Amino acid sequence: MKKYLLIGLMLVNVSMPAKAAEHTVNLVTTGSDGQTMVMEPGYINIAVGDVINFVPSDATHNAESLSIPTGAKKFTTPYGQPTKVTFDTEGAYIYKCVPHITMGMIGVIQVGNAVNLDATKAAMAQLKPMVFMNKERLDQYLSQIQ
Ligand SMILES: [Cu+2]
Repeated sequence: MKKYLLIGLMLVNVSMPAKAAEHTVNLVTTGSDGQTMVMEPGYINIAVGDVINFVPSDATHNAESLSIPTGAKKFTTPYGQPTKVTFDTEGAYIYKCVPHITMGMIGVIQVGNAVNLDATKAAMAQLKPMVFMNKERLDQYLSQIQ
């Protein structure tokens, strides 16, 4: 009898979802490798349900969604305040720092599978003419999507 109970408990345990992880993305004026106006990391791959803590280096930076998967929630974090956002919808997200988008201050978040890869590529292509500095980041981050 005890044996069956134990097996039952083990099955329940296996079917439980893994605990959501928390990641940090720093929104910084000067990056660790000397880059300016940069998200660190610029590309991040997380699991569905994970949390990202966006941490601005000062009051001039924030994070605002720009291209998101269908059904996902838009987000805008306040300037200068570390803010946690939960990503419950699978797909690729592009986000920007509102004042520094022309300086290439954008980032890509991959949540689970990049089910909206084509739409993400199209959104990035539309973004290109608006960016005057650090333009190479756009393709760099896109190419990291798996
Ligand atoms: Cu910024």
